[in-house]
Amino acid sequence: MNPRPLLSFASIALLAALPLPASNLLSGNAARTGSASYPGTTSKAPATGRIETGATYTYLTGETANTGIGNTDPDILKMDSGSSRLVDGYNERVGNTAIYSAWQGRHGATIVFDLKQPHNVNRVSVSVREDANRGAATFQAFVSTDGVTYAPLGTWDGAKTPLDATEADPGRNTEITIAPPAPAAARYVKIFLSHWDTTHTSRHYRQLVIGEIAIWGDPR
Ligand SMILES: [Ca+2]
Repeated sequence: MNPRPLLSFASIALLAALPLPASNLLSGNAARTGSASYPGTTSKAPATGRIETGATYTYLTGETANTGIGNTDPDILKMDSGSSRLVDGYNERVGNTAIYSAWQGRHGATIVFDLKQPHNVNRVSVSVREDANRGAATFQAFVSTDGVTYAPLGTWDGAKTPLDATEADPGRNTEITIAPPAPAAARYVKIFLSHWDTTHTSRHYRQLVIGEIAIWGDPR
């Protein structure tokens, strides 16, 4: 007798097709007209709501390459000294709206968003350049209500979504998303991205290029 599979192919396909939960933009990205302005939109249309949290973000530093969470590449710090390019509303490289790590710098980036009040966070999405030399090896997110103690929100599974082809720089960036099974209470969201990770040898790149970060959720 054949063992009964835990999930049929049909149910696996159904799970894969489930839409991301509708929610509100919490990260204060600048409003842009047109489609797909923010990574992680559920419909590629600007119909999703937004909550004006007054969110800000900062980078964590520790200038040693390959030491994991807590580092940010010095070139990224120079490019985004005003902490604005990750929320300027442009996913893509439109003028100078993305941030670039050093070539083979391997520090990655650790970014902490402060949503000013606790919210129920259900999705964190990032747009990254994806080509032969550029990409993301690791993407992890953590949540905290006090900015001191963090709990894991999730780890990106490697799935990428091409951005809308109508954007100014079509096909150059892709979206990567962490969507936990249940919303998590968070005032602070810590995000770690790296283009080099020894546990993901199939994803080794020379440079990390981040276009935009968007955090989604609901009032708490
Ligand atoms: Ca941007």
